Amino acid sequence: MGLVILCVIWLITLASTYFFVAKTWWLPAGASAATAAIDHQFAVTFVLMGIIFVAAQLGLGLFVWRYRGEASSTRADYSHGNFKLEIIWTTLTAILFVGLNLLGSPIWAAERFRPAENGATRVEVTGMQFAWYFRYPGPDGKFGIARPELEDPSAGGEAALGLDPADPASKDDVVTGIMEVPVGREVEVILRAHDVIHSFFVPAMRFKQDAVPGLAIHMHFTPTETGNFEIACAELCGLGHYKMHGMLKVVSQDEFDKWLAAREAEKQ
Ligand SMILES: [Cu+2]
Repeated sequence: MGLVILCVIWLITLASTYFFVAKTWWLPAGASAATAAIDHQFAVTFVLMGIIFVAAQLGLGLFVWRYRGEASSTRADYSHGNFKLEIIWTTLTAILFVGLNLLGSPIWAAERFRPAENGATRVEVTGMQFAWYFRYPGPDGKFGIARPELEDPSAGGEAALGLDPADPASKDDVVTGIMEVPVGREVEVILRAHDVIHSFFVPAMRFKQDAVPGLAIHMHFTPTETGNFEIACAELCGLGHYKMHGMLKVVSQDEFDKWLAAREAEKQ
């Protein structure tokens, strides 16, 4: 019986490890400037944790077999454990976790704590049950005032965001259902949520951040390739969560300018 359990444990361990090594279900190809650093950090974490996982599971299987019950076995007795070993593995685990955190924190902080570059494309991203809305400040570079009492999610677009038509700065604001940005330029995202917490996730940009009601969270990323990339909500936000996806279109600067001008024209 001990041998059977050993085989089952080893089989599960090796089979699940295979899918990670073979990258059966993996991240989509990265298309932002932060991809290399984030993927490297991801790989370092995975390899270190993978080695520990495999070693621990192989050891578990071995011990199950080695100390299996037999007619001739002596009775099990209570053990207080090994204080020295416990100190060693707790210290090693702490070093590993703190080390990985220190290694990853500059990458994490770079998207958040450094303000966006001058000339970044500014897009206000608002999550609400169950859609994403994207607002561009227009030629004046200013986002108009949005008032909670004017919000009407069922109306969609500007009305959903509660844009105040009396505010001159809101006159040229453009609200869209897809996010379009120029390639090779930093995108400043101003993240908001109306109702519950959502999470703005663009896997190809290696970009993920919660949108929290009452907060305007500033972050940035730089798309390096043109194309259409999926946006998902990565926070279970209600019954319609599954359909809360959107599209990020990364296009040339020229194409972007034309697209935005066309949206402006539609508004007038
Ligand atoms: Cu959501």
